[in-house]
Amino acid sequence: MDLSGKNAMVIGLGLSGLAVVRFLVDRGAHVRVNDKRDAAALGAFASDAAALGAEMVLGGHPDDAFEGLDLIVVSPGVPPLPQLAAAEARGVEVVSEIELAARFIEAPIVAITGTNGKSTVTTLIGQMCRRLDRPVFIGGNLGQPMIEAIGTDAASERGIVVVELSSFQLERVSEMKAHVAVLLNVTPDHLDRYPSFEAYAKAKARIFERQEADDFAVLPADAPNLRELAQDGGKIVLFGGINGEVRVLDGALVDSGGALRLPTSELRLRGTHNVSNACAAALGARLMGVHAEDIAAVLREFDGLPHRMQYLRTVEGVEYIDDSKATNVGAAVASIEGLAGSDGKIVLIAGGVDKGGSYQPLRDRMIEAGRAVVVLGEAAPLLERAFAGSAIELRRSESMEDAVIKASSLAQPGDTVLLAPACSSFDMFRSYAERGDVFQQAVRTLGGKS
Ligand code: UMA
Ligand code: ADP
Repeated sequence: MDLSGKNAMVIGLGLSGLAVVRFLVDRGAHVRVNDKRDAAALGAFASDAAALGAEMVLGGHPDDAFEGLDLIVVSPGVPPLPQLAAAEARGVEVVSEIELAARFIEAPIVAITGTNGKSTVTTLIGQMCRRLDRPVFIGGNLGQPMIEAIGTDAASERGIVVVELSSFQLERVSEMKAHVAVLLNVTPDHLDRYPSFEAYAKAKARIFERQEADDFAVLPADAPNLRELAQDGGKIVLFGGINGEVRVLDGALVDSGGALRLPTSELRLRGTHNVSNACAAALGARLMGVHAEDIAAVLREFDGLPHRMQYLRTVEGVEYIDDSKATNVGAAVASIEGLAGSDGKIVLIAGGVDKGGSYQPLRDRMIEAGRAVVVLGEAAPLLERAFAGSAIELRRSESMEDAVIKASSLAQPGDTVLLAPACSSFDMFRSYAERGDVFQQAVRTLGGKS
């Protein structure tokens, strides 16, 4: 794809957009940037893009910004604006950053999607692949934009590109081919963006679209309904369940070839959902040629990413756990289930921006395992309604600091205070990470004996 002299526009000037601007300028394209926010709100993103020589159209998406273009690159957080459909109808190519990046990457791509567990599995597979004598890029939705792999050794034929892909990023892929495509699970999420659960699942299924017979579609053995999403993909290989290629047998992670045998007690990750993630990662890495002993070594060492079931401290017999990344109901339910078996009860801190699904599964799990719920953010009234009539005690907070104080006063020795919001963070915080940081700071300043 020759970008030299092309008129290209990048919509959405965040992490992904700015990386695309750099790439396009580097390739000799004339670049326009369009963002709904103004220069003051965009801060360094705006000044960096301007310094690269991009033409700036900020503070909205006016129709004339979409004129005179050969290519539009859409950032993942930008919804399907009508101006994009109109430009496409005029013959302008509209792609995601992922699609653009894939066109310039020679290395095999290992792509991971699913509602929950993507970042964990992407990191695990990436670290396992690093044990091969090959350069490896680890990024995508996880943090570093995929387009930044280009120009590094990892993007050459010798390398491997391991990327987490969100449904947003997959919406506009057409030619990207994943040698190994992993779909971990699909439960309701982002129903504020998609018209239906089916539309959301269909976006995820695009990960398989360009696969050929010598590629692999990795799926959970215990969710046969997901297989139809991969029917046009590569060879289907299953993880977990009773017949997965990598699964749990007699308390150990084993693979069908008999090379891998790792007692689950040796995994440092907490929670049953992470055992499933470990199976998926081990299978993905095996398909890339990683040896069983290297897979086991990574699983023994890896103790999780920040803000995912992260144990913080114990104060007066109460454990504090930061699972700020539980941004949907399925993830919050998995957190609660992951703590099952401990003697005490759970005091849950939940709330944020509602994503349009049902909180019923959360209510059901909390009735089994919970003591109280402290709600905050825009979704607070919805959560209060969802828990109404149950024996679970409910409190509302206006800040995370207050939520931690309320939760600590409700918890009894042996209990766990769990931040698993079941919502996104953008009403009160910049990201799930900032929300988790504020929670951690509040937990640090709690009095009492640790
Ligand atoms: N914007 C518009 N018009 C709109 C909406 C947004 O102009 O209608 C602008 C905003 O004003 C902002 C810019 O778009 O300036 C932000 O772009 P973005 O939301 O695409 O965010 P980036 O900073 O580019 O980060 C994106 C991913 N964000 C989203 O998908 C929302 C990051 O995933 C990813 O790490 C990064 O690219 C690098 O690939 C974050 C995320 O929340 C972690 N992902 C969702 C999730 O995991 O659930 C999908
Ligand atoms: P993602 O990148 O898909 O958001 P993460 O690995 O960051 O996934 O995990 C986010 C949260 O999702 C975790 O904090 C945990 O609550 C939950 N989670 C992780 N793996 C799974 C899984 N396999 N099934 C259900 N929930 C999970």
